[in-house]
Amino acid sequence: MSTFDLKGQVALITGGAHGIGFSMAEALGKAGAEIAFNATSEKSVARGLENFNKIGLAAHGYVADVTDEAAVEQLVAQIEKDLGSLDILVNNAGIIQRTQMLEMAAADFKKVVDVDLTGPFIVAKAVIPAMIEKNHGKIINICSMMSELGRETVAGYAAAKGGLKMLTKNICAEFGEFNIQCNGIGPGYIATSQTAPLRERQADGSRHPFDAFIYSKTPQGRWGEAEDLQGPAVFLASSASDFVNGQILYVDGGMLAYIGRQKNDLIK
Ligand code: NAP
Ligand code: GCO
Repeated sequence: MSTFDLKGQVALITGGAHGIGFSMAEALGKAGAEIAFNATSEKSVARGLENFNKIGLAAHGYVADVTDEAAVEQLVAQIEKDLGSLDILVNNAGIIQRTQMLEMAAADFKKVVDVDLTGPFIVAKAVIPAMIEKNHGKIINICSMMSELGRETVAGYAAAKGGLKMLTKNICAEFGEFNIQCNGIGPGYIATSQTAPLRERQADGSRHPFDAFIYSKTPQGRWGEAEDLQGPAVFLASSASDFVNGQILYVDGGMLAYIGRQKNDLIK
């Protein structure tokens, strides 16, 4: 089991103050890694530090916008000063905008692509040189069902997450020779603040129609929890995956393998 041990490793989880990022950071921390995370504001960093405090885990929080190259370079330099050079990067920070494509402004499309695709490029570019220096590194890009599938209203997000799948393969191709493994995790539909609008109870107290839809498309008949991503994150961050590279590990309750449940007797 020592192959899952992350003692002595330094990990950066972007957007790790809450949600999926926080859950993966918790798992990496409990496996022994020193945890650094960034968020978009002091307020969010403070929220993240409180969350880590609640579970008794030390973490270092920093304000840094992943789309701002100078801020990211400063972030990586500060982490190096505080904790040492990075061994593990989880490119988790991301946004979504749900708008019919014809009503979506190009600026909004660009904003989603900037955060969800250019951001991971910028952060990976900032951490790879030190990984090359030590001939060791783990990069985990948080992809999505939308790395494989489209749906109405998420054109920018699907384009970005599809691109992130290919960026993952490209980093594998370009840096594998330096013992850097770059893989993706593709969560299914996970109950976080990002998907809260899709799970809101209707005015009459009934479930959101999208809620029922997800039940019908998921063999395991439930939404995922952020905790479902903890094991996959530790696996891809540890030496247990030293010969796994350029892969996307889908953690989706079987959604991508399933045509959909004909009758929806699961949902009560
Ligand atoms: P979330 O609760 O909305 O958290 C997103 C995080 O990203 C927040 O911590 C946010 O920081 C951070 N962030 C956003 N823009 C940023 C920027 N420009 N610079 C730095 N940090 C930024 O979302 P989530 O559900 O945990 O999702 C996390 C990741 O998983 C995203 O990449 C998402 O696309 C992906 N994903 C989610 C699901 C799902 O069903 N929830 C499924 C598949 C993939 P603040 O705390 O400062 O706001
Ligand atoms: C949506 C959801 C999804 C999830 C996730 C699925 O509006 O369809 O937000 O995009 O966030 O990416 O894997």
